[in-house]
Amino acid sequence: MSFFKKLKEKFVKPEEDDLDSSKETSEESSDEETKENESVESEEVTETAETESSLQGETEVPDQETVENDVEDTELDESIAEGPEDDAADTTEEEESIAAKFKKGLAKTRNSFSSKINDLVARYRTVDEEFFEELEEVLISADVGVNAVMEIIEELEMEVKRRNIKDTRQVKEVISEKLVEMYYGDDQESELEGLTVNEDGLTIYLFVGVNGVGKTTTIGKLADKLKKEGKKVTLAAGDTFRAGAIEQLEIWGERTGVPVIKHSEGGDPAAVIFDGIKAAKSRNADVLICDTAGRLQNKVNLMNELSKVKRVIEREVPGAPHEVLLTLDATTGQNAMSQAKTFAASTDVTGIALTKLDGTAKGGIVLAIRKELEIPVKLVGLGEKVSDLETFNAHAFVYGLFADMIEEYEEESQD
Ligand SMILES: Nc1nc2c(ncn2[C@@H]2O[C@H](COP(=O)(O)OP(=O)(O)OP(=O)(O)O)[C@@H](O)[C@H]2O)c(=O)[nH]1
Ligand SMILES: [Mg+2]
Repeated sequence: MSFFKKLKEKFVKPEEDDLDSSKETSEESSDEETKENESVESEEVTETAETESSLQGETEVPDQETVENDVEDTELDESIAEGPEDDAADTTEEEESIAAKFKKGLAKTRNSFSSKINDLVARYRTVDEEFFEELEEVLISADVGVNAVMEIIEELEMEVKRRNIKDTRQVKEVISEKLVEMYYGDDQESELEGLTVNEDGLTIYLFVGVNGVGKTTTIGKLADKLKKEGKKVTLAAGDTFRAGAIEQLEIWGERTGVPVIKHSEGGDPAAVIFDGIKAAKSRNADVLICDTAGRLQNKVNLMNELSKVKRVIEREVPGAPHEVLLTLDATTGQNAMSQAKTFAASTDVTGIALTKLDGTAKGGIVLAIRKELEIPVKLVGLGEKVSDLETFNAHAFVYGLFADMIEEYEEESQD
């Protein structure tokens, strides 16, 4: 079966030929989500467990507050469980809305990328060496990364020969297929996708990354997502360095109805995380998400601090942290790549949270990250709304890049 057709079957309802109508549906539903959030927000009061303690063991989580939190959460969870959506939502609908989000979030990249590819295909009737040279430039201009581009071009050349493709129009589809294949490489799709979950207790996610990349925002979005999945979430305000950082996380806590464990500004981040773990355990939380600072006096300090935080987590919960998510801003291109190298050298990064894909025409960076750093992209930020965070999936990503062409392909094949 044609690859475009496969993607269409996977992400678009068969009766819906017009992709724009699916976009409208998704926008309507996200408006509804926003309204829902607002109403939840006004009903909830988030308790913030504020403790001033150290790592020496005298730390006490205020039991009373924790109990109060539990009561509120139970009520809240029940109200969510009674909500109109049943958990076993229709997979097609779910995937369709994910596809719509990827389509919307990747609009800038797609517009630039597909117009260049269409232009190329229009100028070259036959697939020759010059065609590949220009294609190479198009891919590099989308930040795919030199090594990844070389590999794709080589694969494409072989595939074109193997299938005896002469017409440049057919190459579009082969490109999309190769991008997905290249992303997964020898790994299984299921191995790379989604966040690791601790089945035997508290799951801990640690967010790291330089300042301004979107750590706190992504934590807020993730807390909301996990909560909607029925998980009990706690946040730990590990950025004690930047003025206003704790308050920013607290706002997310209030917005999503999730408790935030904090100390005061200038405190020891490892102590905050320690308290966060204690509080999360005592309220029987499923997930603890830890925020950290993006900047300190210098890089060495920051890395030492992160190592200390990680050691505390490892000591308190065996097997944790279950993900160390390096947050990267997609709009910073090669800068993001060098940040990744720095962090990967001192922390065991398990995945990338790639933010602001909606703000760049260079979304090809996903492939550069995967190819050059060999770290999977686990989460993608596709916009500023709380619902604009998705688990990364290479098929949905490629669908987002080629959505217009997939539409066109159907029209051509119907002729
Ligand atoms: N358009 C868009 N903006 C985003 C996305 N993710 C984060 N942002 C914006 O990026 C800005 C910085 O986000 P923060 O979450 O404060 O970044 P941070 O990494 O916590 O920064 P520090 O706390 O200074 O280390 C905010 O204005 C966010 O709204 C995204 O996916 N798309
Ligand atoms: Mg922050």
